[in-house]
Amino acid sequence: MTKPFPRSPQMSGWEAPQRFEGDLYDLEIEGEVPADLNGSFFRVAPDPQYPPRMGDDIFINGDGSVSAFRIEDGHIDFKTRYVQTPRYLREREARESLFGLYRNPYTNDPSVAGLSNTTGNTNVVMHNGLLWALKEDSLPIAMDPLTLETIGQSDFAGQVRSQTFTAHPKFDPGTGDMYCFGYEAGGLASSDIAYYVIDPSGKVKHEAWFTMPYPGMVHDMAITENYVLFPVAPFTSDLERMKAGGLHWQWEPGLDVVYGVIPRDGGAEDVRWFRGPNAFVGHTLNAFEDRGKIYYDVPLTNDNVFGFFPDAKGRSPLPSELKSSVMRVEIDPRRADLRAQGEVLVDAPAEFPAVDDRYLATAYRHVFLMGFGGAMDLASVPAQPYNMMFNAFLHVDAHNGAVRTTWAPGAAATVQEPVFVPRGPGAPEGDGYLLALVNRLDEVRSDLVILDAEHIDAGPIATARLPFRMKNALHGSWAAAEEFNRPS
Ligand code: V55
Ligand code: FE
Repeated sequence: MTKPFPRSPQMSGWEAPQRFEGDLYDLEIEGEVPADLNGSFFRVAPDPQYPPRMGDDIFINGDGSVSAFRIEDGHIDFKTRYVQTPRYLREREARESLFGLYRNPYTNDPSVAGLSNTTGNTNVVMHNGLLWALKEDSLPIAMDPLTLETIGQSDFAGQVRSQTFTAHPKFDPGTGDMYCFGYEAGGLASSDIAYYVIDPSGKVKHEAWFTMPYPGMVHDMAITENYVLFPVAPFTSDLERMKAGGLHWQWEPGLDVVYGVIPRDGGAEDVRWFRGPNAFVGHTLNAFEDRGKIYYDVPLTNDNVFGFFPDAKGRSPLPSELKSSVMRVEIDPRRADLRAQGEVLVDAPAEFPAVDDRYLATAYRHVFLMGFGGAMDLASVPAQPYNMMFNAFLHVDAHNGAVRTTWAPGAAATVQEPVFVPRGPGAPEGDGYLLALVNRLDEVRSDLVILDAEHIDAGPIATARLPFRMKNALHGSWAAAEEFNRPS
């Protein structure tokens, strides 16, 4: 018998598990869905299938629940399915949780020894005609982009020997090559990074293995014209701690952030580690080169945003002690002292960026972020876990950091990660649409909004009204319909 979930903040209110799969044909739409939009908006949210084995759990350990909004000819059809990971299938069979703490297999039920820990809960991206559900602790899981049926976990026909795979690969806009990596690639709590370039047909074109200065967390990455960058956040993993039933991560206030830089086609001997002050590293906006220097745009926070992974003393900052801004980190590959230098790009907390992916790795101009704006009726907004209080979208000019326009959906609403969709193949950078979910907290219901990216302050061109709430996602992406038809 399935017991009730705990009424903890991460398991109740807006974040109460939904455990739901289904289809909704022809969403109700206010306004006009642009006729030129043809593709799918994919996103994945953690949504635990069974009550946690350890009594309570953290947001980022929930089973991946993937949703697709298929947009064509002005209508939108909705579909949501779990990623059928080995873990999901085994727990479903047992009708209970068998996996314990986040990325600590020593806290799992002995009956699942050796089974992949992955939930596929962090991102969904198209590559080689398939939709890939990603979680940085394991290899990716392939899904059918139209039916959302799970196909299975893949090592790319034996080409990828890393045990892990990032949730934030980057796609070269010219070639479509996927730049990706795994960390803890050689085993749990190891310092190994395995870096890969995989072409659009799934062939590995390049591979390099190297070692981080400490066994840190590498959640995202960046590419520039000539380089790949790996930002290492100051958490450490430790096998002995895990064996003793402890947490995978410990925050390390005494460690620098290190930025690993490798030429795109480089080997282990080419990697260099640049150091910057201790900080929590957020999600890559973009990166580019100018006159030989690398510029990496990323939100940095003065202290540990993941309070559920405290430091050695058990300390975590209060949310009110966190100060976050979007930084431009400058790395000069010729610098002998290997220092990275940061300057403030946007002096405000903002996260979950969306850029025009056709301008990845270039001196881009347009970026859209979740941030704060307008009034917020806190009485109607229940406490939310990590970074889920953002209530507005910001359109930022990356040339100077200026906030060009903002849109806040209302005093009792928060927002989820947006995606940018170009108006068409020839459209200039930033000319297109911003798609995102809005949480109508007072109505316990979500909207999918479509904004004109150049005029987000004008409000949605179209709003698809969902008759239910959609738990906060981590990440997602847009895929044009042509991508579904590519033979794989
Ligand atoms: C992050 C998120 C994760 C994870 C490790 O945002 C790091 C950072 C959503 O899962 O497993
Ligand atoms: Fe992420």
